[in-house]
Order: sequence, then C-alpha cells, then structure tokens
Amino acid sequence: MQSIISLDEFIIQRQKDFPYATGELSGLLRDIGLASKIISREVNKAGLVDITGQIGTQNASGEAVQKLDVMADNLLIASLQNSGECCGIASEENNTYVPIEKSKNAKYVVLFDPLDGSSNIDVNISIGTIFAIYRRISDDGACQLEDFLQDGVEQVAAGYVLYGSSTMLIYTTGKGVNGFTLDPSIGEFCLSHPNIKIPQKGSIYSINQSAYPSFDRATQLFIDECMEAGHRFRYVGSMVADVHRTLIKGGIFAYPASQKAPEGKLRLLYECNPLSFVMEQAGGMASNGKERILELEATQLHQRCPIYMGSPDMVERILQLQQEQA
Ligand code: AHM
Ligand code: MG
Repeated sequence: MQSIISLDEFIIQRQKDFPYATGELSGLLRDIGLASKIISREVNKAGLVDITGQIGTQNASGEAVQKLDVMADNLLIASLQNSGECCGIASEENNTYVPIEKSKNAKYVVLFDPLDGSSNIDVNISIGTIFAIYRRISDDGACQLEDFLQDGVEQVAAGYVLYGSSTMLIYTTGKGVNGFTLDPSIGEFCLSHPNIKIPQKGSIYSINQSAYPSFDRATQLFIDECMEAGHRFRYVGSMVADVHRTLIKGGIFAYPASQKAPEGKLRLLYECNPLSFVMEQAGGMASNGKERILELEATQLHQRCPIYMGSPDMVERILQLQQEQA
C-alpha cells in the first residue's frame, strides 16, 4: 500500500525541526486544519441548502441561516477558542481583534480571512481561507493591538485552504511550503504537494484588467508587455485560487493601486502577508511595487496595500518598470 502522510502526522514530524517547540504551534495548525474541514463540508453543501442566503432568514427548522463567510468566521473562532494555544484572533470579518479570555496567557495570535472571494460562492467558483500566526509581543495577560500589527516577516506560520475542485491546505512555518489534499472518504488532509517551488519564470498574468485605464503607467506598460509576449491571462477573482495557480504554474498575480482604490483592495494582515510568506518560501517574490510586502509597517488591522506576487522574473520586471516610471 502506498504510504499516506496525513496533515496531523506531518505537523508532528515537523515539530522536531524546532528544537524548543512545545507543541502549541502544532496544536494551532491542527485546529485550523479541523475547522477548515468543517468549512469545506459546508461550502460543498452551499448549492443544496439555503446557506448562501442573507443573515436574518430562517431555515425549515426555524434556525437562523448564516451566510457562509459568517459561518466560517464563527467556526474558526470557536476552534481557536477551544484550542487553548491562542490568546487572541483578528479576522477580516470583524472590526477589531477578539481576545480569548480563557487562554489569555497563550503565546500566539492568529489572523485570518475566513472565506476569501466569498462573492464567488453563489456561482460555485473556488474560494479560500487564509491564515497567519504570530508570536505575541505583549506581556502575559489580555492580548494587545500591537500583537496583531507586526511585520509580515514575524509570521511563524501562514497558509491557506482552497475550496476548489478538491480542498487543499497549503502552509509554511518558514521551512518551505507543503500542500495537502483533503481525501473526503477518510476525512483527512493527505500530503500531496511536498516542498512546493514556484517556477522561476512565468508566462501567466492575473490582474483585473478591466481597471487598466486607472492603473499607474508602470502597471499599464507591464500589461502591454504581457500581451505582446503572448502570455496567458487568467483571473478567477478569488485571490486564493489565483495565487494557488500562480504558485503551481508560475506567473504573476497582481492587485495594484488604481485611481478608485489608491491602496488597492487586498488587506495586508489577512491576505497579503500570509500569502506573501508562502510565496517567498516557495521561491517567489511579493511586493507592493516598491517594497517587500513582508516588511511593510502595519498601523491598522484592516490596512490595504497594492500587491504584485509570483515568479521572480515577472515580479522583478514590474518593479523595474515602477522604478523607471517613478
Ligand atoms: P473579499 O475578501 O471581500 O472576498 O475580496 C477579496 C477578493 C479577492 O479574493 C480577489 O482577488 C479580489 O477580491 C477580486 O476583486 P475584483 O473583483 O476587484 O477584481
Ligand atoms: Mg478577502
């Protein structure tokens, strides 16, 4: 029989990479894995039961019907609250961070976008969960805002779950990137993509090209070059799906600044930092056009930033154009 390595087994094996690890980070990763299996199950049912509806409506049993993104948010919060290894969470769905009283002295905080690309649920297009884990910097006791506003380089682990034609969990703890595919028949994430490396040269570009007229000149020139070179254009409109394709097949994913959105759309803490950590660990690059995403200073929980990420040849080219046009 072919040997199967489950996510839980893999996490425990890898704990040995960290000589002073006490198992708390491993526990957190397992809890996120478990919550994402439940989210995956709910996402798969989305067309069958009325859970894509608005909050406030009721199902046949008289229970409140939740929108899937709220449900995913609640599931992750509940799972992390039970874990005992996390002193607070911050989510794209909530205005501010949530301290976890019963594990207020725990070492870690977790930030996440529970269901990214959720406007795609109704049309059965891939969506995802993105997460980032940091070691707290405040002293023991209730977590503080500063614990969440750390630079991306301080992430101890980050990753995403893609609810696509299959469900995959991809994560890094700063020692490479590994991918697991959910086998629904046994309910386990199984190692399917060990040590993912992005192709160093790309030929796919992924950007909301309809905003071309309002992009800066460097981005416009870059798009012109991609078209002249005959590069393929692919844009799902779910960042997790677009970044996942970029990671596996190479290319560039960009959500630049535009006249309408001078800081872009994507959130530094919940989307850009975790996916940039994965991207860099796979040998790719991630920049806002001037600076490395992972070194940007966070001043607000819901801060946005422009992003260009993917194969080094393509990201370096846009950086060169940005410099020339500055
Ligand atoms: P969301 O967090 O509200 O789901 O929005 C983020 C999504 C990303 O997944 C995706 O890359 C982007 O919005 C697409 O935006 P646009 O429709 O402007 O191209
Ligand atoms: Mg999002």
